Amino acid sequence: MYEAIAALIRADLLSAYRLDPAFLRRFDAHFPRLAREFLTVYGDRVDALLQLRSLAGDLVVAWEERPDELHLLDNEREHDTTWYASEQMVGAMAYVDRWAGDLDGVRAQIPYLRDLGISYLHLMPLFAVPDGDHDGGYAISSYRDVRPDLGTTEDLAELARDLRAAGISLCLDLVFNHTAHDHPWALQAADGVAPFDQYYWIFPDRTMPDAYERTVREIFPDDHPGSFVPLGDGRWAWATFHRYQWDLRYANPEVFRAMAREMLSIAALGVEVLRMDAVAFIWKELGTPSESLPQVHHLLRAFNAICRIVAPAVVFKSEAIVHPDEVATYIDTDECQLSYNPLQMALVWEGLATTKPLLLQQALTRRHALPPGTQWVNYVRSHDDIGWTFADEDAAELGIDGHDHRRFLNAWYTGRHEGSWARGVPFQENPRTGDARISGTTADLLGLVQGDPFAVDRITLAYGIAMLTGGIPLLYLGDEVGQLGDPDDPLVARDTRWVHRPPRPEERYAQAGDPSADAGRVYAALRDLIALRRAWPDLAGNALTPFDPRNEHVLGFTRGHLLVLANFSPWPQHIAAEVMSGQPKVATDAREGGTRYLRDGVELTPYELLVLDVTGAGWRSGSVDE
Ligand code: OTU
Repeated sequence: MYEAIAALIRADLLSAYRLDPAFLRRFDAHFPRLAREFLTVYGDRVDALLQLRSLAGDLVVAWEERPDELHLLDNEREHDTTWYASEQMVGAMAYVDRWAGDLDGVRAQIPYLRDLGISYLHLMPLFAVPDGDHDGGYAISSYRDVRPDLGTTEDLAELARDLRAAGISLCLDLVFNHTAHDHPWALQAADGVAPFDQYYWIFPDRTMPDAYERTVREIFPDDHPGSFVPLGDGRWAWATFHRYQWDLRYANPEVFRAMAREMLSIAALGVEVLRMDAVAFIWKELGTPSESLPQVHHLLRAFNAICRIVAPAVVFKSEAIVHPDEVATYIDTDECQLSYNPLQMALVWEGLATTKPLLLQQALTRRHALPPGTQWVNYVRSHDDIGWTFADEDAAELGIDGHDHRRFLNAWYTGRHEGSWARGVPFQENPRTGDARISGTTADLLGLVQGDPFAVDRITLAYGIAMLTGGIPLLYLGDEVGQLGDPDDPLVARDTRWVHRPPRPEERYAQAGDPSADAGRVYAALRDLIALRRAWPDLAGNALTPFDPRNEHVLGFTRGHLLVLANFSPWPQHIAAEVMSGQPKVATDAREGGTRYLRDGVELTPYELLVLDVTGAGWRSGSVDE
């Protein structure tokens, strides 16, 4: 049926436009799928086919507007569909204003990024925002205009080009669950102007908000209770996050089409990865939690099919910081090719707090594998809070009570627990439920701020795990010089995540080459890890085999020729000889060089991250046949 619908629409398009053969080829390959996803969601509306036909027309227009150089990149990427799985991929992320001032400032940092080995750069949202609060750019007033203090849309396109020329893929957010309350769509919706009056969830009184709130979770309770905000005249608008971020009403297919046009205009700037912000929330349904409903997946797949037709160079990264079962539902080459790995992120912190990476070892064993063609983005921290998104069922198998353990972790990382080296700050602490998440830079949370002797080793270990487990490792820029947080930033009072978003630490960058400074020690360690990641084809892709070190303080896994053993404790650890009996007697230390004798087992120093080339000596110099 969808083939037939696609054929009808194709004939109609051919009568209206002169179409490029490459467009037609991609249309034929992907439009039936787009039709299926779109009609699964909107099929019972009388105007469903008309909407689909209009969408097809939008695609032709977007194709024509897409620059030639990007059409060329599209052709390349069509033949290299897993470019993002290469061991050469190493990501970094930053706020343009805070890390580099403006877009020109980012351009000036390209040599630095190249030298560090970065090949993917996520710039935090940089489009126009309201005056005053804007959630670090996540409240967007126009998807077509760059924030004036950062530069122009042309500057952005030029920066994307320069990055690409330097081998760095640009990632930007698609903030598509909500717009700012002063986006022209929102202003007109509030004024009741058609068609925008159907673009948001605005209700005349509390009846429907009360009904929805019976089953919907509170996300930002510090900002406002529940999910709705008053408009001042008795009406209420759905705002999952801050009061100035209004949720779009995807129940209306025109909203989907409008956002698809914004997506393709962002893609046309030369963006190669779109970070799909707050994916879980885009579909609401009375009587449900309105998170990760089936329609969310259909719509993401529809957006994905649109990119396959118009901009196949673009892939999606899912931002679902939720239960691991739910995270997994977004990961598919037809949906999001990439996904943050919030479970691994949380469990590295968990392992460091407990000194026992047992939950992490379990996660690598049962939750790491992904469908072919998809990859994790492995990170130590992002611009957001750190939340404890492990599965209670998994924890229970290890005798851990999820609820109590989260309380322990929050106490540990806010420095309230005895013996803690962490100096984090709670985020969205909800006294009603006892929930909280954690803010603070990596250096704050791992002890650098108060001069703990193991802080650098912990930072190295945490980033080492991200670099070694697969997918795309992601560096939070500033972390490579051990940047400390700024609890005095005035924005912190309203949102503690600003603690870990301070301005560029010039003095620490100046010390990056100084091995006697903290900054220099962290920098040298992280730089070496990035070089290691890029030197070993074994680290491409996602395939990983867990290795049981039979020591509860040590994490173990292999990636191709490499065996990784990571001591999560501040004490020396021993790996028994019988555990190593399947390994060669001698192995090369891939980080430090030199050899390690494995016959009597392995000694690990506190927090040691040991990476062994277990093919014996010299595989990389070609002495062992592959
Ligand atoms: C995202 O995060 C962004 O990463 C945040 O910076 C934004 O504030 C927010 O959306 C609104 O645009 O709740 O604490 O997966 O964890 O989507 C961060 C669900 C958030 C949420 C996530 C959201």
